[in-house]
Amino acid sequence: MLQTMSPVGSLMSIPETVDEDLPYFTIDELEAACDYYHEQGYVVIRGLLARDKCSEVMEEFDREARHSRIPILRQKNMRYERNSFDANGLLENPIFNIQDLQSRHFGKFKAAALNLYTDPRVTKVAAGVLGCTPGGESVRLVESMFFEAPAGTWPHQDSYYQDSAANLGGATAIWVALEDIGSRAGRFYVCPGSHRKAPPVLNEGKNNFGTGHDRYRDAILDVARRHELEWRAPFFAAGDVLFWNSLTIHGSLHEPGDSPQSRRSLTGHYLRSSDELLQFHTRVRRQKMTRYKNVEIGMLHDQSEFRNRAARTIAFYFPGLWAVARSVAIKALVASRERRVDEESAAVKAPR
Ligand SMILES: O=C(O)CCC(=O)C(=O)O
Ligand SMILES: [Fe+2]
Repeated sequence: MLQTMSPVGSLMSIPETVDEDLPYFTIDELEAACDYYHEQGYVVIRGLLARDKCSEVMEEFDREARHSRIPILRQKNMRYERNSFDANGLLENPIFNIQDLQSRHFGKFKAAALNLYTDPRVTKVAAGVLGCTPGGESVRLVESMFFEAPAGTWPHQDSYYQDSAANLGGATAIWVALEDIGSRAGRFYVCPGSHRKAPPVLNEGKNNFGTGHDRYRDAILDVARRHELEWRAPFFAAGDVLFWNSLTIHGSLHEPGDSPQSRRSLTGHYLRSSDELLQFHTRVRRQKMTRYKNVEIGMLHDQSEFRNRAARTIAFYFPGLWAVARSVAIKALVASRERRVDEESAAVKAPR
């Protein structure tokens, strides 16, 4: 076990081998895995995906994307950027929404990733944890990411950014290890049970995304301290998949920057097919829909469309302007929601 510090400064043990970790589950134990997920807010399914299918994603990334100079939307800042690499040559600006990449340039990388996102074993577990009726309703991919270098993602609940409009905690996400993940590769972690123990930190008031994103980060740390949450960073071999609830606090460890270990991985976020996507606890966001191997895929900025590439060009060459426009739009969204809430509570309080 490697000993390290959690985001709140408590001691945390990182399993370095599968034997040092909890036993978790295989797909043959789906019912027990779903029970564990409901209790703990996450579950690991060992060997869910074939190693060679995971390797294909890495190989196609190397072939089509590593040396490309095409600007791509990034998870860290929602900006269009060219690839950037750290001192160890690892991609340090993770890709946001692989399904939006232009097929002409990134078709094979995209297909290799979508093969994993739509793998029947993945969608079966996703449907299981989301409570879809067996053989009935299915799931829809709404967001995806590709990581290579340690990311040091701050602890958060995905719900703050997106969730199911049907109920908070009604979305699930997957962390797919494309390779064996070392203990110093910026391990993904979760706070077990946080989806039940900790109240959702809402995207409103002083913590709203438009003006209070830093306060939101502090609020999550505060919740974790108050509820004395545990920080757990499971061991991952290639093909292992972790599922977590949209209210579960999670993130990834920050490495000092000299760690040569990569953490090549995918994340994907799913809803029940009939649910709508709730963004920023504020609005229902409609997505352009496509299907891949009969699984629904939601897109946001499909780069195969000319108008989205035109928007990308503006965003790339005028990043300041783009960031301001985005922040103004989000602030307006939050303000309109707060106005609506005020009006509704005034209507409730008004004498009849
Ligand atoms: O792996 C990471 O660093 C964070 C991923 C994450 O938070 C997500 O996909 O929601
Ligand atoms: Fe997340």
